[in-house]
Amino acid sequence: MKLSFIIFTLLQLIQMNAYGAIRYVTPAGAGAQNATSWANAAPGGNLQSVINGAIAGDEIWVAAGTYYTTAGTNRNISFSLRNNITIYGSFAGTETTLSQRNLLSGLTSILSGEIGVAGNSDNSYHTISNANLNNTAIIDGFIIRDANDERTATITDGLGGGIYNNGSNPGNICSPTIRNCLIMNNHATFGGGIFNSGYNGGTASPVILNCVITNNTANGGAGIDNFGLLNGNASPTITNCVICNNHASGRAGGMYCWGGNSGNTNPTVINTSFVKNTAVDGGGVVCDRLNSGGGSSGNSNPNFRNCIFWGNTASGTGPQFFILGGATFTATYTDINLTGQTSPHIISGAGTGNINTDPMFTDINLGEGPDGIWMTYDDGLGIAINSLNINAGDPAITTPVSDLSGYTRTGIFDIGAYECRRYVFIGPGDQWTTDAHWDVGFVPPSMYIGTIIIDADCAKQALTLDIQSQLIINSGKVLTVTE
Ligand SMILES: [Ca+2]
Ligand SMILES: [Ca+2]
Ligand SMILES: [Ca+2]
Repeated sequence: MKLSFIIFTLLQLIQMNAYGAIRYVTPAGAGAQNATSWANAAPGGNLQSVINGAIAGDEIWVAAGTYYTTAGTNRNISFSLRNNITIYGSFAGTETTLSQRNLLSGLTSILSGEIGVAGNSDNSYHTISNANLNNTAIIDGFIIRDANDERTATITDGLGGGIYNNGSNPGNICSPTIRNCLIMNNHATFGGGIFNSGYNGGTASPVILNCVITNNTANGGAGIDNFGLLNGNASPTITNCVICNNHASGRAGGMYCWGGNSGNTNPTVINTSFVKNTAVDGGGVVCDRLNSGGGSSGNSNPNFRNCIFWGNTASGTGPQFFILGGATFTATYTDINLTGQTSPHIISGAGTGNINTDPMFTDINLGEGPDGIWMTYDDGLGIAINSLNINAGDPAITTPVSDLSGYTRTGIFDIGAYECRRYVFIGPGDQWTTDAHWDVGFVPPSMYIGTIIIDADCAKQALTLDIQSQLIINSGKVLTVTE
């Protein structure tokens, strides 16, 4: 009995080890700097070595602050993920459980390629460079920015500023999970934000969930470039994302999908908003199955459900999307502006549930919202209470239950990355009788019944009034909030 008990205990210990340890990193490090606790956190300069030293099942917890690819000037140095390791960012540095991490106030951990002299001319080619990964390699809770791979494009160079997922060549796979990340201010010749290379028989089909991809630039595929050319596969799954204000000097401001030479790029895209991306052709998306040597083959058939295409522009052809070589663009339950979309740049299939009407963003020109922080309650690409996107999504889509800003979706999902917030937000100086203060930016109805949230700057700080049927303010009455 005793021996079996010991064996059982040993098995338990082995099993506990299999569940993994947590390794802690802060910008300056602390104590013994051995990553065993916040009090003994490893310094930021050791972040990649902590990742490299982790064993399967480990988690890396990273506190708020900026982490650079290198303290030197070698542009080839990048961060990289590993299978069975989850790297969590945006901790305050005191948490003892993952659930204590607060993402509702925005992301606070930055992975930056800003090295050398100020400005991007000498920055890291990639902030993150990945190879040989499956979706157990997870990054969650980071701002990923400032890379610049301006080199002339080859099959290895000039690809992927923020994140380069290199799954090229036969048998290779690079399909990590990228979750709760803001990928911004990156540049590459192709794929400024993210480049997924399944070139030549490889696979690069990452899971991209709850991410904002914005202000990236490239010649082609400024936000995301999916490269399945030559028998490869580059078909990411993209859910609850915003892809906005990315700018291509050639084609595809938002996302390029190239599946020629018998390659495949068939992304599945759900509840994602493509807004104000620009290009010569295909402001939002390009679907391309042209071979590199002439003719066409393979598949480029992205599928969009519960998505928004609004405010994307092309100086040439196809403001929302552009089709080459017999590729297809399939969209259902999607709000898409079809003005200027001429054959062959048209939606394939029945287009069930599609609408073509202003989404009523709270502020299309300020995606991050008045607080200047992405993925929070006031984001400008949230939708107003009079938007026709409300409850207009595909009834078959019921997960994930939270939207991009962590707000719980209700009923049938709303179209786009954000569920309409059914409450009124009041800041200093706001009055009930003016329209502008309504967080949803609409003309108040004659009577409002619902939740009122008062801004923390107001005298009654952070007071939340849940007034369901308890307080009714009739039109014409004035409630003034003063600092
Ligand atoms: Ca620099
Ligand atoms: Ca915000
Ligand atoms: Ca809904």
